[in-house]
Amino acid sequence: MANEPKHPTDQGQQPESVPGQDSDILTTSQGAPVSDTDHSLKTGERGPTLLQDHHLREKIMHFDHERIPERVVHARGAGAHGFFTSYGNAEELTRADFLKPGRTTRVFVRFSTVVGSRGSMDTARDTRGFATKFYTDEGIFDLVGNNMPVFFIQDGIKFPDLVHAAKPHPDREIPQAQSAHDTFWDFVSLHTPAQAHVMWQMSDRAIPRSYRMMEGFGVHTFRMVNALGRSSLVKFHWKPKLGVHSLVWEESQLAGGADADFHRRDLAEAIDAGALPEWELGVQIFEDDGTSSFEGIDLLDPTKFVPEELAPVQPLGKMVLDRNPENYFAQTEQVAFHPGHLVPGIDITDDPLLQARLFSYLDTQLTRLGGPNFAQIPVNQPQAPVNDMFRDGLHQHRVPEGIAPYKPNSLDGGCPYMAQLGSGQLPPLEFPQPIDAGRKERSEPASFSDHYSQARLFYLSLSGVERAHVQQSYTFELGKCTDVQVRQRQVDCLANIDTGLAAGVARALGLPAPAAQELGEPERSPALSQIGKSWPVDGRKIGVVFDRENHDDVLAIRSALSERGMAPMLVSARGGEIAGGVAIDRTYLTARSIEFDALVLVGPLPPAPDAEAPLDAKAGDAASDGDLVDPRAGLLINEAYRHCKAIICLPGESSGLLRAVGLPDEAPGVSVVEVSAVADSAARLLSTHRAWERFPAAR
Ligand code: HDD
Repeated sequence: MANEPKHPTDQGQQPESVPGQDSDILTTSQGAPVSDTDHSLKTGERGPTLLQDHHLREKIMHFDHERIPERVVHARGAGAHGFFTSYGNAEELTRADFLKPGRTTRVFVRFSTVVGSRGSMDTARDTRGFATKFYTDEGIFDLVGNNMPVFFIQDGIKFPDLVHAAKPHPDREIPQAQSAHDTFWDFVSLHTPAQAHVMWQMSDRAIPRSYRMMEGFGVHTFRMVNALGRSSLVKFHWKPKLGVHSLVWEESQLAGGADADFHRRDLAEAIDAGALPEWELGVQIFEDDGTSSFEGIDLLDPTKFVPEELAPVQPLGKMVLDRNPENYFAQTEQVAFHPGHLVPGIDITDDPLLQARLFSYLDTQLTRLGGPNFAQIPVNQPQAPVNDMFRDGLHQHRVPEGIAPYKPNSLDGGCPYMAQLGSGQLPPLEFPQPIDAGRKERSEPASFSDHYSQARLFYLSLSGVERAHVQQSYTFELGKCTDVQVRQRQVDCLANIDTGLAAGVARALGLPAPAAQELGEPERSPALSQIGKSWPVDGRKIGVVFDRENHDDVLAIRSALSERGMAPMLVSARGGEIAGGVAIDRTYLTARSIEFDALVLVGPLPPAPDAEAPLDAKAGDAASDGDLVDPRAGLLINEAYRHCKAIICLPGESSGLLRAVGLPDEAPGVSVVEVSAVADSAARLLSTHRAWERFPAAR
């Protein structure tokens, strides 16, 4: 069965791939037919197994070697295929072909958490990786970024120290996928360049609602070179169409247990449902005047970002993810990114973190993917023709022709020839940048010594609710440190960022407040706050909670929500179908509030099951006066309320439900509307993500 192109951008452009599983009958890996894979070959029914059973030995041998080493960081991830369409407005900036007018380029994206191992939970408080592989006509371009624009360290030589501190403690391997432990805080409170990134990590950005609702950043300053050879410095940004939204901390913890696959499920389901995730790629542009500095910000310091108010993001094109991976291992696990996979027109700078990355990503694939030929794995294959003159090695799939893989040669007619580049055109990584020929030294520029002002800028740019979340995160994380000196040292660091924040965290931890420091004038970048804007609601999940009697209303609400691009899920006491063969998606047993962005209550709901009876024994009977609502439905509604989610009730019995579960029926984000107005109300309330006015800090 040949691999059919599945997307318009694949037409004739699918990279050469090894065949899939292409026989209709089961075979050995040598292609011989297998007629029984359930019984090993034995001497008689009960006899010993025969060594000659090749199928048994081959099957077990292959199984024994199915696992490969997980990534040392970013081990847990989820991927998707898609395409990037250029707006064609970057010609002054870069000669990169895929950014020319009318170009559409296939992409593969992998999102990840950093610290947890491959089986950890999606919703851990952590930085998220956002790595994009562009299969351009000029070779692979990998944009290997994160969902935060700054990094922990300024020099790649510190990366092993950082990762050793962030990973679980080496003695007991606890805790998994978390920064709330002594070694992490020990390191970041001593190595204070990390403080700016840690501030982002303690903010809502570290617990995204969805991969679809994250920004992405190239972090480093890159270089773009146009057809005339003119260089500009740029910082890459991905802007999600749905806006930037986060979970609240309790949701993130609940999801860790109730649905460890929360983000990968959300991504896959949205693509399946046609709510295709979309981002705009843009760049902040800086003149390459030789200083690598902009408005006093050192552009080579990866712990610094440039506020958008100072350098607006110029859009370059749009990325849409439209296809889930066909196979997790073959694609999401084996994809190999590298910040040095660049195309002509995009180049690097001297950022010392980026320079070390250029070594690390090639090197790690040798261990992870088992040899130097990983570029031949289908998901890694460039779409551009390849002739690298590399030969042999483990897992070699190419069958190169010719006898002279060396240069110069005459026996292969001098092939391959060197690329003939026009004037000003250079291969990536070869921009003739003037180098300041200093002397060899291990040192850093004075401009790298400011470790706090941008943490302060970020913190002060957040709304009151977001700042309260930051304070709670520091308190939670440091509360999990057993070493009091580590806690105190980190609180002392906070005093260099904001006096109130330091005092609040110290008070909550029962530590002395650090002495107030002289802090600079407050600066703000309003673009950094997630709150106060409104966004499209495509693919947002709405739990429609109902008793089995109200089918007409439920069906009308369900189709109105779907028509508006939201994803309704029916939740009732028992599973099965309602009128028209529509399936109930969740029961009170399988539903948890974290799955829904909003609830629609179509009351009345069943009463509490009899304490003596099995949980759902009476669940089909509608609640009457004096009965309590089933506690599982009560929990669902209470959690949604506590997490500031929209709750929509129909007039009459359903609005009485809120009182029945101990909640007010008049509050921000709670609306009581007729069936015909439910979808409008949901879209309006959800466009701001949550009713933040209900959050305690906002009251
Ligand atoms: Fe890294 C993986 C992003 C600094 C060494 N990194 C990795 C991935 C992302 C990033 C998104 C996962 C790629 C995938 O999905 O396969 N890394 C970053 C960013 C950094 C950064 C945005 C700073 C701006 N990384 C960094 C440094 C080093 C590494 C300084 C080492 C000197 N990173 C690696 C690695 C990984 C990796 C060990 C693990 C698996 C892999 O590369 O393929 O080589």
